[in-house]
Amino acid sequence: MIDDKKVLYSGMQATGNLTLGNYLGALKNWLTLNEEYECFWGVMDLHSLTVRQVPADFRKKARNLLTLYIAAGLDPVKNCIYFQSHVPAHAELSWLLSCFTYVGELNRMTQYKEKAAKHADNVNAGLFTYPVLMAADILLYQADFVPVGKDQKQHLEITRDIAERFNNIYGDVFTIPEPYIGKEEEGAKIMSLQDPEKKMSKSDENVNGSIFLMDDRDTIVRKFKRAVTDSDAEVRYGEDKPGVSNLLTIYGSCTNKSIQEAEKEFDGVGYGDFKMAVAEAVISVLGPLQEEFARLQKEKSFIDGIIKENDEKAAYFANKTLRKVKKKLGLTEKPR
Ligand code: ATP
Ligand code: LTN
Repeated sequence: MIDDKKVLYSGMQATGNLTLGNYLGALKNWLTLNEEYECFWGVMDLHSLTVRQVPADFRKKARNLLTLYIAAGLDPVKNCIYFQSHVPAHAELSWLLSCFTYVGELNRMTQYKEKAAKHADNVNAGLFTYPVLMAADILLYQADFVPVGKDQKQHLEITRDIAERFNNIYGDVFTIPEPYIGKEEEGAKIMSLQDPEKKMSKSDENVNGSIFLMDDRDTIVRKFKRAVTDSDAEVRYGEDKPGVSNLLTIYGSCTNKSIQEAEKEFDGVGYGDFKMAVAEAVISVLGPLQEEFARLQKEKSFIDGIIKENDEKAAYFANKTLRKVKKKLGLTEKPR
């Protein structure tokens, strides 16, 4: 608890360009959470290093992600938006927790298995201990809730196991975090435009499957025109129509309409016009976001100020937990 509010923690890796899936499925739903919770949103740049980065690009991408959080509407005064690498306590607690994590547990992580197969030439120890760093992120802030997608549930489970194991030995040091489940209409899962059985993902090799937040108008229209649908011509939501259903989900999410309302609106409309309407709905959401992003990018000292302030705020809470952990473990305190 911070000032009578429960704590909520999440973040995204600073790799790749964010997609419409990241926005509609995560970022957009984060915007109002600070009303009820004390929120921390990290730019997870240490996690990004498990994959080789080009330094100059990486630096830009990480700062762009922070800027994008703000451009999307996360209030940087009411939310703590910060860089993971600016708070050394993350790396420190990660080491300490790794001594309470079993190799057998890490071996069972599906993301590790998938990523190790994908980057067979660089199966580094960081990729293996990724979940321990994630546990440190969450536990440092004594988070009660963590909004994460399905793919991250296993990492949250291991975080809880590590925290419980530690608490069983040393007393109540860590809050045990729970997944945050938003309202049903939130967190829509957005599928690839080219293969609607597959999640839209920033690392998809087929760029036509994903709408990136920085795509321009023409690119968005082109990608929707090419979107895979089906051979009958009915705009209806259903398991037998994954492509059309995905487009309806995107439309509903961008216009804040229900699927039923959207279905009614396109009753009798052909796929061509339907696709154009979805593209326009997406443009009307991404256009203002892109403008705000471009404006903020130029406000260097404003962004720098936010980084400084929020780094400090995050470090204050993180260090409080870290000091407690070190003391419990019996590490010698520095003489004052
Ligand atoms: P990668 O392709 O690098 O694995 P990703 O695009 O799948 O990345 P993550 O960085 O794993 O995205 O996820 C960031 C956040 O966005 C998570 O909360 C995740 O649940 C959400 N998210 C990602 N893709 C989608 C999607 N297609 N639909 C809804 N939510 C999504
Ligand atoms: N692994 C997450 C990103 C992430 C995270 C976290 C999410 C790193 N640390 C702590 C929530 C809480 C991902 O890839 N989406």
